[in-house]
Amino acid sequence: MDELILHHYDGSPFSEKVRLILGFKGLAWRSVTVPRILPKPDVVALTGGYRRTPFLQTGADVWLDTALVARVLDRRRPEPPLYPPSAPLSPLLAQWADATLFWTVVPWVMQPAGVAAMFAGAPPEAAKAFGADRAAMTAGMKRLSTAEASVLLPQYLAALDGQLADGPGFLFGPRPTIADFSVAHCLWFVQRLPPVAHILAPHARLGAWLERMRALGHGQPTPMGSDEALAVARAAGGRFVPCAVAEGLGFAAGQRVRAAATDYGADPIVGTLVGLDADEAVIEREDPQAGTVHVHLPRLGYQIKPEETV
Ligand SMILES: N[C@@H](CCC(=O)N[C@@H](CS)C(=O)NCC(=O)O)C(=O)O
Repeated sequence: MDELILHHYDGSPFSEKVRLILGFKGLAWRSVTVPRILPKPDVVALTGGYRRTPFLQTGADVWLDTALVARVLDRRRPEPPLYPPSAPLSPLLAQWADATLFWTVVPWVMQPAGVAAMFAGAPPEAAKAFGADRAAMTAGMKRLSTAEASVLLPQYLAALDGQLADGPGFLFGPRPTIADFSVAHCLWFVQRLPPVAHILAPHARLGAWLERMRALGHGQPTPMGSDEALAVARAAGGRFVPCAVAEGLGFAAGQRVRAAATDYGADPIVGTLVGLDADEAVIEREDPQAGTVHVHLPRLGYQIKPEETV
């Protein structure tokens, strides 16, 4: 079975979501550190344009977005399950956390004291370059102010704390589900920066739960260079995880398509459609460095169009 290669960086909350899932599942993985800001030539060689963090690689298959990466890891090691039938709403809470809680936490964390803590010890240009990169990535997106976040976040934290009232378990019972990982990465982002972490203090159950989540660890990572990851893709030589384009979904196998995220970081991926169902699309593309790769993306949060449509 191909090794799991996670492309990520230490301070990335969505990467922490996947690292904790790898810990929960007790999986071994290869760890490729990607740049925090553009340019990201080795990332784009694999993804075809997608610049967000993290993404997963197995051989010449590249899996975008943590919603899809989580499903791939759950298929790789089904026990313990991320989507137990006993918690049918947990994927919906996960969606809320990834889309709404995260974008409430960001303005809270990125207030001046948070930025100062995040870039402590780095040259002043680092914070400036980061700000400019993220402003370009989210251009056109309506973002909350710090003042708005400071009103909403305590309400969200109180609701999550209340959900834990039954005892020292997780959001939907005695074991973590996908919802716990999506909420945990947002609160981890707050907790690691002391000048903004005080907002968590009134919520003792939530604090204890976050410690239980952190205790899951990160599995067994081994470092890998991005050049080695590109070589793994090339060496796969056209061997891919099987996929097919289902009928009745408006697209045909072999059709040229363009796909992009609908929220932010919407750099398009262009190639040939080789897989499509209700959950996932697969685009085949050629790259001089990576060879032929299959880029997998979730349907949720992404739009696929014929290539000629702009
Ligand atoms: N929906 C995406 C969101 C990923 C995301 O926004 N990641 C942040 C880092 S935590 C990002 O991509 N920032 C810009 C970058 O790393 O280039 C997912 O679940 O993977």
